[in-house]
Amino acid sequence: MKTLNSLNFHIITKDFDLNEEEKYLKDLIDVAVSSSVDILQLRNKKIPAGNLYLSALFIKKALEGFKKNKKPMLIINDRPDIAYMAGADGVHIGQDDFPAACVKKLFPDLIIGVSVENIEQAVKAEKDGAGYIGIGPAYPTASKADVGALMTRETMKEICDAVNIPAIAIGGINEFNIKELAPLGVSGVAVISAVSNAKNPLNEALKFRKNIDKYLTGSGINHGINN
Ligand code: TZP
Ligand code: MG
Repeated sequence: MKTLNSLNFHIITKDFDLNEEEKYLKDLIDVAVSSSVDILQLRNKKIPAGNLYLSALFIKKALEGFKKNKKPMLIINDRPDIAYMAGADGVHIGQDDFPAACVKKLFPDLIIGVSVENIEQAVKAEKDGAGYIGIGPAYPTASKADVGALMTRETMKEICDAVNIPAIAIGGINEFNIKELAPLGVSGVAVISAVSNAKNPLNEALKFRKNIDKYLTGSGINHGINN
């Protein structure tokens, strides 16, 4: 049985255009299933809520064909209402989104991920019912328009030490820098461009899976990807 602690490989969608939506999402789902991705997060800052909802339904339907322990959980960025309406597993919110405590109250069954920038926010997120926190940016990234300053290694470690829920590092993560995050207590990583912009996204995701299993704590699962 997977616990939240073992959900350590998150793939997040890029800001796809609606005219490439079906192919992009279908290919990414195939990559996610084939590389044992734990969480697929639907995030698209460029499309209206109605389209985000349809994308969520599309992913839900596409995942129906796979066995329960073979497919990633689905998390929706920003929108607990869409997560609930689409039957997703959870929602990922930032500090400017609806407060985690309200989301927990209205949608107690959704897994809630919260992006945090400091210890106070991390402790509050845990108290308010978050199942995991996102910390970063760990490295420079071009994938987020309003990205803040790089989070220092000290802050990352302090945050990891301060909470009992998994801390997922985000921002500029690639197959090589995963191992630098391990000593900080990071449980997992979330990635957009390294997979979505790769020449061969499946090969890239398999390298991630292998290095996450090798270097990060909380895995407890060896996915048997050795090449
Ligand atoms: N939040 C902090 S950095 C980031 C988000 C959504 C972007 C991560 O994308 P990439 O391409 O993996 O750096
Ligand atoms: Mg947000």
